[in-house]
Amino acid sequence: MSDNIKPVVGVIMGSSSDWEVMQHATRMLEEFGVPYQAQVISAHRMPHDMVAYGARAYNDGIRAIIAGAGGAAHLPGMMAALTEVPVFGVPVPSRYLKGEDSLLSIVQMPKGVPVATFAIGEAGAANAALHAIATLAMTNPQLREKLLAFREKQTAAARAMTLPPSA
Ligand code: RP5
Repeated sequence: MSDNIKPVVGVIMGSSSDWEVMQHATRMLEEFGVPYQAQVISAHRMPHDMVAYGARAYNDGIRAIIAGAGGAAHLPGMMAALTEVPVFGVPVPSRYLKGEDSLLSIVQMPKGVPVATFAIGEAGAANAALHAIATLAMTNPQLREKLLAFREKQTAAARAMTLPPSA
């Protein structure tokens, strides 16, 4: 996203190895023309950077944070604890537990500090972006029109689906 447009969505992830999944969120934001900023912020390798990011997010104009992480995925929950900006968590598939560890780490937030948690992997990343878009669209009629058009296109594609003849 161009540097001179102020980002309204922050896309953060624990490692560059999460990018393969998380780029499905940024692609969706680009499709809708929503300005975002994507970067690596690791909860356990960059804890002070994580705290600083959370402290300035709202004042920087960020209105939704999409946070992806894998394994013992602390980043979304910690970010939710650090800011009032809504956090959308994306469980990134892990090598040994295939992302079930990531999912449970993100979704099982104790009462009081929510993280809206999405599916493991690509669908979760894309849906986190769509949910951020839907949230922003409630106060942005142009964005709402784009969202309605996106849904309409999906509906038309599903209606046009055909099945092969049965064997
Ligand atoms: C987490 O550890 C990251 O979110 C990533 O999913 C996982 C593995 O990180 P790397 O070892 O690939 O950097 O913090």
